[in-house]
Amino acid sequence: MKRVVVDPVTRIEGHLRVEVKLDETTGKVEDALSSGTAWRGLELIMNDRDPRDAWAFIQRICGVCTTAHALSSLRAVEDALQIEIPRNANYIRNIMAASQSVQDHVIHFYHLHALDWVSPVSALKADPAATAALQNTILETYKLPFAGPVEFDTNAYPKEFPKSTTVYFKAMQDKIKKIVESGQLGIFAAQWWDHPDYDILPPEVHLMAVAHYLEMLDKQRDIVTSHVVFGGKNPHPHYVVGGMSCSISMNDMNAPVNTERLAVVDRSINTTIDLVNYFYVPDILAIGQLYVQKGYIDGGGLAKERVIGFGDYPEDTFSGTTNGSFHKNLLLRSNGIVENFSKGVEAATFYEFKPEDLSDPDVLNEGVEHSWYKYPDAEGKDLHPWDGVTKANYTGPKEGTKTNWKTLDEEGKYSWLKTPKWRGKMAEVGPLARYIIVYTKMKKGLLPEPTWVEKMIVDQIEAVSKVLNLKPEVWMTTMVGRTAVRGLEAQVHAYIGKYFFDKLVKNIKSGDTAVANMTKWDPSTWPKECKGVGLYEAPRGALSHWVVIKNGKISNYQAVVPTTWNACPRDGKAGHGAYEMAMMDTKVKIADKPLEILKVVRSFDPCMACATHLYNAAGKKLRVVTTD
Ligand code: NFE
Ligand code: MG
Repeated sequence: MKRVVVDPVTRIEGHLRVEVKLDETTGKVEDALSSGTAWRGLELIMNDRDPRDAWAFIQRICGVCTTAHALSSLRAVEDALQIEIPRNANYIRNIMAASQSVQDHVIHFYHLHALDWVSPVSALKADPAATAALQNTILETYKLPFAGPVEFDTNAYPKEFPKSTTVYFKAMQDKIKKIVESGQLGIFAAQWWDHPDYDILPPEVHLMAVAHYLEMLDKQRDIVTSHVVFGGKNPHPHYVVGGMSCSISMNDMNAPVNTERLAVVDRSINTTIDLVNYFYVPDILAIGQLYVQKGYIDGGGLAKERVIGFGDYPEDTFSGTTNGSFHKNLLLRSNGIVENFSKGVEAATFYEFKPEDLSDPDVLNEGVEHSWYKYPDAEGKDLHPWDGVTKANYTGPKEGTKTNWKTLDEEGKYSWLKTPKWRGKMAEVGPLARYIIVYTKMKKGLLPEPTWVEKMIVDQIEAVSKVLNLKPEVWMTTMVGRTAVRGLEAQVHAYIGKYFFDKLVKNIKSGDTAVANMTKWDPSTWPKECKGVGLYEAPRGALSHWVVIKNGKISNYQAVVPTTWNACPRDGKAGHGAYEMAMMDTKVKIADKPLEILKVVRSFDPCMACATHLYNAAGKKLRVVTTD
């Protein structure tokens, strides 16, 4: 048995260490540990602040899923103070959320995860003419496999198509060659380019994908234009409790939102739809299909057993969570829990997530059994987020020094992440969870009047099942499935942006220009004590912010974050979290080049900044792989 350590895991956000115990003869991972290695304590800096400022501070948890924390925080405070936001504000927030989700997924696939599957070194062996031909075939085969629900004028803007000329691919290959020959791989550094799995793809696929990596470095900026127009900037755009801070005046040249600026957003949304339809979806299906054909169908882990989602995209307004209104008007009803999806949709069990569950201390809570925290007044207990405590208790590693670890202490504490639970159980969150939930609800007849988003999701799943020639319960419970679904979801989000943009324009044309409800702005109108929760489907999964307000100030603030759900440490009763389970469901071919471990962990798009809201001195080297 070998213990293999990767620290830090690179091409993710933040500081993550993983350790696996590997049976070298079988390649089986017998045990796996996931450890968040840095602490920031952002929940604590919220105490005693004005709740109207909460979104601005807490949004700084993360600049990758920027806006996710602001939106969740706004909802938490608006839930506590019982504020209903105007339609325009709801449409604008949804457009911004949709753009952010696409941009985040594009960055994940091309810039953080793609090099686990494709190699710049292999790209050098490609024939540029054959690559151009392949690009055309891929566009033909996977072109717009799923039409969006909204019409848009394809001639209105210059279209974004992948280039399919020999000259283009030759120029890209020369660019890549210069980087590789310099011996300083820079953006392409720190990978095992000689790993045999890279031979699964022909050199031309490598060249096409690496060319698109470089293309998307430039293009991803265009996706979040809506943040700049409506929120002043990206990352961390501006909001206001009660709605948006951008006034609307269609014919005023200087208004934050006018005809001209709306046209800029429209252009950005159309570009986004093109980037997803012509680059992201075809690339991901072509690459995924080749890997699946070579038997890449492991890495499912907890997705096979239990997933959870909260649902998102209120159709016309947001007017509270705990009062039940949030879950009454959602475009994406991915709320609920599905168990045993890997046994097929009929055998799978669905549990509803009810508004009253939010205040039940036994439904959603967090434990710290293996986390570097303590609950001084509730030792050994799991705490509901409204009663949550963030008190650091760093105990160091099992072997090594506090700042130079040899091995984590799996019997004791070993991570800066808490362990979130649903009814005392672990659950995976994320795009894959959302897709499993919507698909299961649709097939079980639990969504009698499905929205276009829900129908589109089922159509996508069925189309991909045909491409891969595998049942949904098979491919959707693998690491390839986790990565593929993120691309499908980017397509849905691209159209969601368009959908809410059209609703916004229509509403403004009807004469409604309200963007904020300021009736509860004055703290003297607030109750002495109140609590709220904001739910949000962030790119990496179900996010919740929990606020307690006393005498006009925040008295407790807790964020239960997607990466915390997935990367959390184990629990004596509940078992392993999603990262650990997925690693244990993945075979490793070469112990000192554990590419499969990086792949499966990165298939979750880790964001440790979000998960730990947290900093320590470990992991000074760029990447350490040790085996003993
Ligand atoms: Ni920093 Fe985040 C997302 C949130 S983390 S990326 O998506 O919330 O899991
Ligand atoms: Mg937290």
